[in-house]
Amino acid sequence: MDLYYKAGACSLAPHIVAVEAGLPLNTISVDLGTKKDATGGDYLAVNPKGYVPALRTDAGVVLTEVGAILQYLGDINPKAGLMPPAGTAARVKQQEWLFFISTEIHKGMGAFFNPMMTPDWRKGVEATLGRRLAWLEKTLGDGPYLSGETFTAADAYLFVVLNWAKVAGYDLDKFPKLVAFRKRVSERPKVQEALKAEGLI
Ligand SMILES: N[C@@H](CCC(=O)N[C@@H](CS)C(=O)NCC(=O)O)C(=O)O
Repeated sequence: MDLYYKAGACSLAPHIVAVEAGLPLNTISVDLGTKKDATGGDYLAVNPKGYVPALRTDAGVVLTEVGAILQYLGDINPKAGLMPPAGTAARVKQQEWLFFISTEIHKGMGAFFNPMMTPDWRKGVEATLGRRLAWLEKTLGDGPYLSGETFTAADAYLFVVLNWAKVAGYDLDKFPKLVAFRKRVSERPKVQEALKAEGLI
């Protein structure tokens, strides 16, 4: 499988899940400015939406959208416990987390990287994001993970987007449980492996 990624971007979530699941993965970095991949190929020919991640399966199917790719990877090795079986309430709960992280946290935190962001716009995003994170702080508690004791794909995704806070100049320290969660996930050996592979540590 080929994973098209940019170091530290949301594509790190499928990277972590593939490593946690013990799946062989060929990673190809993408220059999001030029839309060229590391082999010199036209990334728009892979994913015409122009953003990462994209996953090319062994059968040659290109999958996009973090929440969809995570489910695909998690299902390949159910024993890893990253994705509950389809058709169960636990699976829908996992999807609930994926949608929440994607639409409320990823897009909130991601907005800080928009060069067009104005101070008023930032204030608005910080207010909404702050409410979502306050709820998350209360709900996660001491976890240790979103679904309790088991690390799942949603934890990988949440970790990645919380990781952006520092670069985005967003003060996460007001949410100590989330800071502790970020540290807990970062210390997992497989997460360290993925971070190293992307040159982040
Ligand atoms: N809806 C997409 C969003 C992916 C996304 O935001 N990708 C960012 C990196 S985290 C990106 O590639 N941005 C560059 C661009 O939009 O041109 C998903 O969930 O996969």
